[in-house]
Amino acid sequence: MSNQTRTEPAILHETPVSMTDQQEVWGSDAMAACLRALDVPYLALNPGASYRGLHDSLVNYLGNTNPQMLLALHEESAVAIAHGFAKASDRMMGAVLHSNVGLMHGTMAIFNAWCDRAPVLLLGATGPWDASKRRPWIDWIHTVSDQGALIRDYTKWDNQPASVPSAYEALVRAAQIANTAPRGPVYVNLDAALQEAKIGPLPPVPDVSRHQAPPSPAPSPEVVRDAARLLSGARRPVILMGRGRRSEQAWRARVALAEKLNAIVFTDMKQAAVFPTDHPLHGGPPATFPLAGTLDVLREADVILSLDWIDLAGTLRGAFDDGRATAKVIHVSCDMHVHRGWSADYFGLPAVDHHLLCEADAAVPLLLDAVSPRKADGAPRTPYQEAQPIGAAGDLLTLRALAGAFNEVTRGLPITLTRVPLGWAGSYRHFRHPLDFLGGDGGGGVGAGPGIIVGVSLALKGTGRIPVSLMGDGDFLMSNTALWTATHYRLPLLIVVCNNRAFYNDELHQERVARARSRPVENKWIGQRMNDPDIDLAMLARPQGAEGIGPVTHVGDIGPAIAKGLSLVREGAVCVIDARVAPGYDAEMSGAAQRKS
Ligand SMILES: Cc1ncc(C[n+]2csc(CCOP(=O)(O)OP(=O)(O)O)c2C)c(N)n1
Ligand SMILES: [Mg+2]
Repeated sequence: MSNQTRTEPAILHETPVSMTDQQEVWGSDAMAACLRALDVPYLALNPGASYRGLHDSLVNYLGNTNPQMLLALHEESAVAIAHGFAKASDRMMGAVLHSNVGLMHGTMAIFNAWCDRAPVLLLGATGPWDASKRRPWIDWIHTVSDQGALIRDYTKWDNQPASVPSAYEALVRAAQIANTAPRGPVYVNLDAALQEAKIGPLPPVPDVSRHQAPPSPAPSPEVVRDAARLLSGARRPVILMGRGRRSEQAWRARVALAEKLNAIVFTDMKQAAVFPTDHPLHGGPPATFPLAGTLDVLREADVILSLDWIDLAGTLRGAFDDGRATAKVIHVSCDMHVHRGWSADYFGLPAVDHHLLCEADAAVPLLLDAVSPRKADGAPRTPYQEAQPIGAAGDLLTLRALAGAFNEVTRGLPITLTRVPLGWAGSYRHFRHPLDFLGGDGGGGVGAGPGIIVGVSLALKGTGRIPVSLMGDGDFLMSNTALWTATHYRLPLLIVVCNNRAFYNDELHQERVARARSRPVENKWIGQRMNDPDIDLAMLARPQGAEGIGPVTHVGDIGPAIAKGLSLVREGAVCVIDARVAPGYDAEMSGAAQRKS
């Protein structure tokens, strides 16, 4: 099997000895050939006998290229790697999960990708569905009826094909559905017996060019015209910029629309960067929960344009008692096409006046053409000031001091921030490029951070951008073995663990409950702190082949530590800095602690 598709950047390649000429073809050879035709670049996986047939085909039939395997130490990491790859590149790769148990391990990461609308091709397997072909014991415990049911509520489509032609069709359809807006994970469960069946000559692989995902649907001209008329005549238009793609072209179109309308723009820390935060039209720091200043501006607005803003109803409820904006509301989103009855990630029901049923980036150029320029009212806004270096060298480290040092050390460098910790205030840093920040995990599943940055590094390989994650210690500790995949495949990255030695977000919840019940707030730390012993996080990095720096406890040491980490990463290393920050969140912060209750 040859005919490689595009050339992916060089990562470590585990090259199999080449196969002697072999005439026999197996079911999984056909499946592998189809994955190549679909241009799936990588498959992150943890092995399992349920897909040993496919594993053999990937190695021996395809030579472990297009797709190339990436071994992960946990299925949750395998899926998070694919999720991170999609976040940084808007491209789909795959993850392979062993029958039932591997899939069970992968579930939280699948949920995160689902909520983040990230396309991921999940391949699974089942012990032979034909019971007479099952090996004793093991094939029975690794065979379940309707395996897809385990994840059906948070995947767009799943299938268990019963023949090679139907496996072709399932894989091609899965890729098409995953990449059709709103995008998301899909699952194809490959029967072990079908993988291991000898099938004679390879059936012709489908011509995937005839099964591409359709372009994002466009809104009707009438609704674009009505929305444009409203925006052009607005006195105080506001744009809430939510989900958007990574392309620079889409970024420029959003900026051009905001400038033509002279509209105030807000962005969201849950989402990747979509607009320059230091632009005079950016209305205030991005946040996870809208800040008071944002809600004030919304109350003053006469037209609100939501570009696939996450939980528009929740934001409007923050600004208006009954959740009904006094402004006219234009909502651009096709998210309602993936809403199901299981998880409530459809959020509240917003009251809107015009709904453009398409992806935000499909509507922006149409609106840009259709609106008339609007004069600026008032003086341009001064961008918020990002965190500056603070504190004396001997002071204990805080998150704000870390942010200040990070900004100083990274000035002018093409950093892609893949994650920030829960206590991060949106004002800590500016984002000026679509790859400056990649948003949250989607589903709020702690433990996503390490896998996501590995996938981001994979996507950014060869671009010159430096992937950096500032993550909580809880997040890091849950899945730090994702680091090994990075060191093994030569995927440079920097993780600065903002180590408050606690699941601190939940201390704040215990504090709130204690206050509401007049109980001792002093007890909030119990069942939350990860000290006694403190865990040496730099040490957890080293045995995995990564550089470990720290613990860093003082303000004066964090800048040099980050500078050293960055220079190691630029030489190709994976580096973890254990930054011991004091527990406590800033008043203006973007994390969960800002919830009203
Ligand atoms: C899988 C999972 N388990 C538990 C939680 C609940 N939870 C939300 S935030 C949080 C604390 C995370 O700790 P860390 O990453 O250290 O951040 P910190 O709160 O200390 O800033 C926890 C446990 C979750 N969201 N996901
Ligand atoms: Mg913590």
